[in-house]
Amino acid sequence: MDGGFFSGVVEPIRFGGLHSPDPLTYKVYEPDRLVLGKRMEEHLRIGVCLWHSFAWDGRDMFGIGTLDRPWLDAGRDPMDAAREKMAVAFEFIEKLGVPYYCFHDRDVAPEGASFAEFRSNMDALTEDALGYQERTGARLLWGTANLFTHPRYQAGAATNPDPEVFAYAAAQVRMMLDVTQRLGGTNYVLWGGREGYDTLLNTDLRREGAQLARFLHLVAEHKHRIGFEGTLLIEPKPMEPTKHQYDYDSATVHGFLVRNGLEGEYKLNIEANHATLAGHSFHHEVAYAIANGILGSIDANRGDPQNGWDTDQFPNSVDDLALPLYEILRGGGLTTGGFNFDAKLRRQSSDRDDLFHAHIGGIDALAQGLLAAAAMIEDGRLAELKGARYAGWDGPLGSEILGGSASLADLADRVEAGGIDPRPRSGRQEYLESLVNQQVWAVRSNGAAAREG
Ligand SMILES: [Mn+2]
Repeated sequence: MDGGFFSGVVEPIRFGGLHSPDPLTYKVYEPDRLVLGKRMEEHLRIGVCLWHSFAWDGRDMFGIGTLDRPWLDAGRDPMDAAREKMAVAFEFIEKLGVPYYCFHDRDVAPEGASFAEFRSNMDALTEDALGYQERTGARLLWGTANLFTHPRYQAGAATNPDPEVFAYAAAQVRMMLDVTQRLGGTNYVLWGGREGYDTLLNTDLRREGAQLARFLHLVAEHKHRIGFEGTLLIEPKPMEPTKHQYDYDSATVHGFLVRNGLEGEYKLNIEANHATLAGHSFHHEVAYAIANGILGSIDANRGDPQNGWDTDQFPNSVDDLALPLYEILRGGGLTTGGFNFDAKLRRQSSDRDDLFHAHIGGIDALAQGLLAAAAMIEDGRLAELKGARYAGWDGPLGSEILGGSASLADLADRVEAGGIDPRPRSGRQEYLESLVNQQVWAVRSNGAAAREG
C-alpha cells in the first residue's frame, strides 16, 4: 500500500484495543470477533458513502468548500477528476478495512452534455469500479440515482408536475439499476430527494401520490425484468429539502406501499437523523420496520439535539445505538442491508486524516453498541419481561379474542357476569431502563477492555 492521497495512513486500520494510544486503530471493532456466533463484520456490514466523503468539499449555504478535495476543482477535465476521485475513494475503503461502499450515479460520473454522454461516462467508470472491487475486495452495498441536485428536479422527480421530468428520472433509475446489478450490489435505494412540496397552493396531492406509486411499480417491474436479485429500499425522511416529504417516516411509507399494492417489493433504508427529524427515535423507526417485516438497511449517522436539521454527523453515542442494534439482533440481523455511514465531517475538520478519525469513531461506537445489544440478548431479561407482559394473550381468553370466536357481545356478557375484572400491572419502565444501562455499562468495563489483559 503506497502513500496515496491519505499518506498519513500508511497501513490498514487494525484493532488496537480500548487502551491503544494510536488514534488510527479500532478500539472495539474486530471484524473477526464472534458475537452471538457471527463475525462482527458480518453483523455490521459497514459501508462508506461516496457523496459526503468524496463528492462534497465542505461547502454550506454560507461558505465555499473547506475540505481538501482537488478532484472537485472546476476547470479539471471531468473524466480525469472522476477517475482520481474513485481511486482515492477505494484507497480510503481499503485502508479503513470495511467491506462495502454506496454511491449515487452523480457521485461517480460527470453529467456531460447529454444523457447519452452521462451514460457513456457511467459505463466507463463502472468498468473502473469493477476493477477496484476485484483488487480491493470491496463490494457495493447499494446504488442509487441522484434525482434532486439538477434544476430539472426542483419540483421533484416522480412527483413532478411535468411528465418529462418523470421520464428523465426513469432513465436515471434504469441506468443505475443496471449499474448496481453489474457491480453485484445487494440493494438499490430510492430516497425521495425532492418528492414532497413547499406549498400546497401549487401542489395536487392526489396526482403526486398516484405518480409516485406508478414510478415505484415501474422500478419493481424493471428489477424483475432484468433479474436483479438485490432488495429495493425506500429511505424515509420527513422534511428537508422540501417543507414536507412524502416518505415521511417508516409507518407512512409502509402504509403507502400497502395502499398501492407494492408490499413485498420494497423494504426500508432507515436513517438515524431522519428518524429524529420525524419526531421519532432511531430505535422507534427500526422497531417499527422490524415489526412489519420491512427493515432493509441502515444509514448510520446522528443529528444534533440542539439543531432541527439534518446535520448528518458521525454516530458516537453507544446509548443511542445499543437499542436499535438490540432490535436488529432480535429480528434475526441484517440480510442484504448493512450500516452505511451517511455522515459527513464538520467543515472545520479539514485534515485528510479527519475522515479516518470520523469513520473509526463511528465504527467503534457501532461495535460497542453491538456488544451491548448482544449482552442484552444473552441476559434475556428484557425479552422475558416483555413476553410476560403479554402472557394473557397466549391464554384461553386471548386466543378466543384473536381467533375470532368471541364476539363483542360475548365479551361484554362475561364482564357483566363478573367473570372478568382486570387489575392494572406495572409497566416497570425505570426497571427496564436500568437493565439496559446495566448491560451497556457491563460491556464497557468487562468487554473490550478486559480482552486486552
Ligand atoms: Mn441517507
